[in-house]
Amino acid sequence: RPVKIRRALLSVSDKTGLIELATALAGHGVQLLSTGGTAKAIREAGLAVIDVSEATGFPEMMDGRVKTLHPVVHGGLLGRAGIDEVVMAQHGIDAIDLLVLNLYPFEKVSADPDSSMEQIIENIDIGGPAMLRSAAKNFARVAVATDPAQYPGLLDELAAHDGALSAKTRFALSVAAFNRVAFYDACISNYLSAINDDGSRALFPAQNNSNFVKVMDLRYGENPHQAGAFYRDLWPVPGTLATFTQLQGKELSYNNLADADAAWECVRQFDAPACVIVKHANPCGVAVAANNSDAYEAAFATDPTSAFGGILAFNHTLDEATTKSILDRQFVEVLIAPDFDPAALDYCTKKANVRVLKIPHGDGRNNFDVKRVGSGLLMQTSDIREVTRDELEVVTKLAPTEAQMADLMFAWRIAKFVKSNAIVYAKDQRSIGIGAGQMSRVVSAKIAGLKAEEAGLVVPGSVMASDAFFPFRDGIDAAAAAGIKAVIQPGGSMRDKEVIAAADEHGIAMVFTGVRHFRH
Ligand code: 93A
Repeated sequence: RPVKIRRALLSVSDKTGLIELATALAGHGVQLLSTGGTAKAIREAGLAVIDVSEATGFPEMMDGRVKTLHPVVHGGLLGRAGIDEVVMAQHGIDAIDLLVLNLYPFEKVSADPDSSMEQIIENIDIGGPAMLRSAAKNFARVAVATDPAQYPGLLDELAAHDGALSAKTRFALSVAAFNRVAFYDACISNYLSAINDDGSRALFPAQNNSNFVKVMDLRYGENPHQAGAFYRDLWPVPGTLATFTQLQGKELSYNNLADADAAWECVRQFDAPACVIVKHANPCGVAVAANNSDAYEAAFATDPTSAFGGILAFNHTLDEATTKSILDRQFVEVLIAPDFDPAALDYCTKKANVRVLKIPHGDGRNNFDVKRVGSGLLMQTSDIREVTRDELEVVTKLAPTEAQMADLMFAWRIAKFVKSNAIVYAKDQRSIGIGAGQMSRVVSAKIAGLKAEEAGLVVPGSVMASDAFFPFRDGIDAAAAAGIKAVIQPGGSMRDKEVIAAADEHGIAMVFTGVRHFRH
C-alpha cells in the first residue's frame, strides 16, 4: 500500500540537494524534523523545522555523539501501523514516515592520509546507522533515503501520487539502506582491522570485508559460459587501470580488462615513448624509442602474428600518425594511452569497434594482489620492486658494455610482466623474442629464439632476461647457441657456479639482480 508522508526526519552530512528536497516536502504539507546542522540549513532557507532535541526533550550532547539515540526517534521510525498506535500515543511518540539521512563521511576521512586517528574515530556514525536500520526494517510503513541521488526519483513519485510513496519504492529504499549500512560498517571494520593499537598500519587486515564498488557487469567472464563483472577499489589508486575512461569502442570484456592491465602496468614503467602489445596476458612486443611511431613499429615487429587482435598501450599522448599506422595495419582489441590528440581520436572513429581507453598517469600502485583458491583468498603485496643498476652484480669475467647494460635493464623490466617461466631477448631497447608461460626455463629460452627467427629478427648481439634463476646451465647454452651476448637473472641457484662457468665459456657477460619476478 502507498503511504502518505506526513512527517519526515532529515539528518544529513552531505547537504547536497537538501533544500530542494525540504522545500518540496514542505510543499506536500510534510512536517520536517531535523538535527543540528541540517535543521540550521533548512531554517536558513526559510522553511519551518522542528529540532530533534525539541521532540526528544533532550539536548544534543557530547559534541553530537548523542543526538538522535532516543525512543521518540526510534519509536517514531519502528512503530508498526495497526499495532503500535496505542503504545505510541501513551508515550507521546509521533510516527515518522520518511527518513532522509546520509552518514558521517567515514570512508573519505579514513582514506585521507592527513586525517588524525581521532578525526577518523569521530567520523564513525552511530546514530545514523541506527536510524537507517530502524527505518529500513519498518519498510512496511516507512521510506528511507540515504543518498542525494535518490531525491529526484522520490520527489517525482511524491508529486505524481499526492505525497505518497509506494510499497515497491519503500522496499527498494530499504534494501539500499541496508546495503549502505553494511558497506559503511565494512569500511570501519577494514580500517580498524588494518591498524595496530598504536595506530600504525598492519599489512593485511585480520579480516577482509570487500570494499569494492561494481563498475559494470561484463558480457561474460574468461569464457562465454562464465559470468563476469568488474569492480574497482572504493578509492581507485591514481595511475591504475581502474581510473580509465572509455572514449569509444565496443563493450569491454573480462579478458580485455585483464590484458589492458598487463599492458598498461608494463608500459607505464618507462619514461621515454614506449609501446607494449599484449596477447593472452603476455607482452608479445615491447619497445622504447624516440617517438610513439618508432616504438610501435619495433614492438609490432617482434611478433606480428601475435600482435593481431592485441591490446596496445602507450605511455605518451597518442598522435594521429601513429594511430593511423596502427589501425591501417592491424586488428586491435584495445588501444590505451594517457591521452589522445583530437586528430588521433578522430581517426579512431573509422574503426568504431576498437576500444579506446584513456588512463591518466599517476604515481599510485595497486596496494595488494589477490587470487582466489578453493574457498580461500591468497593475498600479497604487489610486485612493485624495481631493480636499479647499482644493485646489479657482475658475476662473469666479462662485464656488460654500456649498451648491453641498458638493454639488460630494459629486458628485465619486460620479464617482470611475462608469465613464468619468462625469457626475454632484447636489443636496442626493443624485444627480439619472448618465451612465456613454460614449465621449464630452457624451453622458454628456445621459444624466445624461435619467435625471433619467425619474425626475421637477428638474435646475435642481443641480451637475455630471465625472471628467475637458471637451475641448470642448459638455459645459458641455449641462449649462447642463439647468439645472446649478455644475461640478467636473479641468481641464487644451487648450481650458480656451473651456470656462471657456462657463461664464461661462451663469452657471455652476466649480472645477478638478487630479485625474482615470478608471475603466474
Ligand atoms: O554522532 S552520532 O553517531 N550520534 C547521533 O545520535 C546521530 N544522529 C544523527 N551521529 C548522528 N547523526 C548523524 O549526524 C547523521 O547520520 C548525519 O550524518 C549527521 C547530521 O548532523 P547535522 O544535522 O548536525 O549536520
